[in-house]
Amino acid sequence: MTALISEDLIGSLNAQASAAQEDDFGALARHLARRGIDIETVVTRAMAWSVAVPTWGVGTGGTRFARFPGPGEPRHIHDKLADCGVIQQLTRGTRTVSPHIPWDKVADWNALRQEAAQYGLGFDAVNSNTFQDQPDQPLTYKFGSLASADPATRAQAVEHNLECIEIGRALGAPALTVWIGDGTNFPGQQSLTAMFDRYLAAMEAIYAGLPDGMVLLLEHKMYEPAFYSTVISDWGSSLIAAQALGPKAKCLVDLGHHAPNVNIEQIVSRLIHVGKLAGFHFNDSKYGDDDLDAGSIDPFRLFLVFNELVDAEARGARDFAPAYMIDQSHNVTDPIESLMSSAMEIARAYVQASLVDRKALAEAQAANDALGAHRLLKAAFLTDVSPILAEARLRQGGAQDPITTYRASGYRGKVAKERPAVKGASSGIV
Ligand SMILES: [Mn+2]
Repeated sequence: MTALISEDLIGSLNAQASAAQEDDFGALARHLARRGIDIETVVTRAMAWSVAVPTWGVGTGGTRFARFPGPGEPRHIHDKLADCGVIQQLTRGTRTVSPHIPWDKVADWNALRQEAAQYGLGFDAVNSNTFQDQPDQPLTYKFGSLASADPATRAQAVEHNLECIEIGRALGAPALTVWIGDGTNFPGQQSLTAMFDRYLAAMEAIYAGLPDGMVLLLEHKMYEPAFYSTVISDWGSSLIAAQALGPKAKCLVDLGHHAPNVNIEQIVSRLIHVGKLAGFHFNDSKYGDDDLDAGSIDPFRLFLVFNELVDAEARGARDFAPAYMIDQSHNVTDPIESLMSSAMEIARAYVQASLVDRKALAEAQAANDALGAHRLLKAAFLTDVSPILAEARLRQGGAQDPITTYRASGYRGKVAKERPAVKGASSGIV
């Protein structure tokens, strides 16, 4: 295994923090024991948790107004894998990466798989890209891709997705994620019905190319880049399409792709009910698809989403094995720091949701004790599980404090010398 951050540095910083960690962990163990929870069971769950890092997330993002590049940005997939390797080495909770095609294209996918394995990384869902034109592309996606009015453009978009399936097969990826920017900006610009029909027909051709064991994840998004109508705008359209396509087609929920104030945890519950929830893109938002760091704006909502996910796991909901991924854009932070922070906040919400007393909750609900039921959720949410998260990292060789360790390592300064600044690196809000 290639060590990107000095193991000696990690060891010495962990040693400096060990007395405080033992003290805090012991106190939390006693607190949880009083609530009838064995802390070791929770640590085991925390150690098994993993969320995928998007390869585009390690580059500096931007808005449609500007992009301000940072030092030492990854130049290609090889640099991106190294940055993802740092995140995994320190947090031990990001064992896979989610690549974007063609941004991450290489000649030898098998070699790339081995390169990732050197950092302890595997591959999660492959993302196709028909929302922008590539330099050598014959037909433009200006007016849409899979739902375009032009049959040749649709065929080109289908062909790209079939290629992504082959790449996914070579990388051992479990899924293909399809998000399209197709839609309209003017009422009457296109037939809302015909666009959906064309999308479905194109997706059928992609679905037919799926090997056994690979899932097709449909990502919906309410608006942007099309602002009047988007073909797969909401979970209803996504579910209709997934049901029309067949059992290998499922829905992906991106936390930023909903109308303001929508009850996302209820959408999660509904999709679990029909066995169609198979993917997740974590981020946070204040207004729309802001792609802010997970848990930075509304950690309680993140917890409530995990409350549904952990509940589904606990009751053995059918066809429930979602691919958990981060999808963020980092405009003012070091992307490695933001991704580590988000990975830890997502793990925190998962662990907090694991502390919900589900038997007591069911009893409170049966008795119509509204405040009693709510207090049970709050008791889990308000428990500071930081010592459990740190313990899970430490027992797997990670850092007690990943961000402090990363800053002490000087990694960014080192790669800034090796990586000259590049213009137009592929990243952004997707
Ligand atoms: Mn997304």
